[in-house]
Amino acid sequence: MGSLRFEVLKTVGNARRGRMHLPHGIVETPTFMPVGTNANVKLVTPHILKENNVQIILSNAFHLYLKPGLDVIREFGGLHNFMNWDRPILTDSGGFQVFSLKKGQKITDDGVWIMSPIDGSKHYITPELSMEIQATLGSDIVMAFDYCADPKDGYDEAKRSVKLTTKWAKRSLEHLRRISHQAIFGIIQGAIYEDLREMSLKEITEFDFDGFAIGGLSVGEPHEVTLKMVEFIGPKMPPDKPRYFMGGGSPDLLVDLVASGVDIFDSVFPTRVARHGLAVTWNGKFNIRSARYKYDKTPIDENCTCYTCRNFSKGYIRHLFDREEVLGQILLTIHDIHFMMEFGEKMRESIENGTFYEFREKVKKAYEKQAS
Ligand code: PRF
Ligand code: ZN
Repeated sequence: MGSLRFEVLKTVGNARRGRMHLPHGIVETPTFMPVGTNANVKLVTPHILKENNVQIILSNAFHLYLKPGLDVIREFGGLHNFMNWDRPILTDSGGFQVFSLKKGQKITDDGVWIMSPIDGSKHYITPELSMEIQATLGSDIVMAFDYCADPKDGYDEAKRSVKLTTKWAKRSLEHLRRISHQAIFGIIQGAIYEDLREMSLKEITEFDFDGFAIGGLSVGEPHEVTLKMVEFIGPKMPPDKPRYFMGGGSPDLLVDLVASGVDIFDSVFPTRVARHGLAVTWNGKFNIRSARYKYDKTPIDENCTCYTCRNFSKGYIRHLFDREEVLGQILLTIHDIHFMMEFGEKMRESIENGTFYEFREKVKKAYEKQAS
């Protein structure tokens, strides 16, 4: 058992309102984690993140191993000190980079050769090395090293990913326990096949992980298939441990994930779409660059209490995007992060007061009609 305590405070159907106690603080669930791959959440400071009630962020072992490198992280006494973020951090293991950086990779039973997206250099990553990296980073939650198959590669490759992921889960857990007390989550693979998902669930939950994640989804398969898999596997995951869906962020997906019993999610969604001019609101998303906002003196959302909406008009932010000024992207990132955090808060409230399913319908409707 690593340093994590989890309590379920209330349930409505399969939806859970919970609380995670971690070395750097408490995380109320369901919760959304913004992504900070290169030891920063793009365009915003830790101060801004805290002001908007961000409880926990995600970072990436493989990227930080490449740059700045473990010698630098060690010199600074870990990732928290290096980036000046004192709330919880979850680090991904590098397993997903095997999927996303396909070029020049080679997968064996022992480990993986991955090519650096920075300079093309080759790196050999094993479960043990991933644990060494994440121990040096000092994250509150470590992810086991896994292999995420491409759903396009078919059943046999998906089965191979389940088998490799189980072997690597065991090696990850055993190695981390030798070097650190950090909490560690196991990852369930199995692509889009129910029998493989079930096999992976059984094999991974036999180990004493502190939480469990659903990997290998939202990687190009149709939306209905993602939901079907989560509905199938979510409610079967150990009820006393946190459940994490890796790489899901749009509000209409989040309400479905929570309805299937998921507690934690992460995505580049709010920060990435903000840099492209997309504002996320309770009435759906819209693009601030549209000419219709040229003379618009109102904020992105009249009811939003974020720094951007309290101080700036759509017309001004549109102008900044038009002139390709970075401030436009910064202001929209602040609003979109604020919205996601408020969204998490409203989900938690609705589970507490038993109105989650009404809340879910409301969100579905808003994102169906896609306000513009
Ligand atoms: N494995 C890991 N990280 C991930 C994924 C996975 O399958 C996904 C899939 N959506 C996102 N991030 N280790
Ligand atoms: Zn706002």
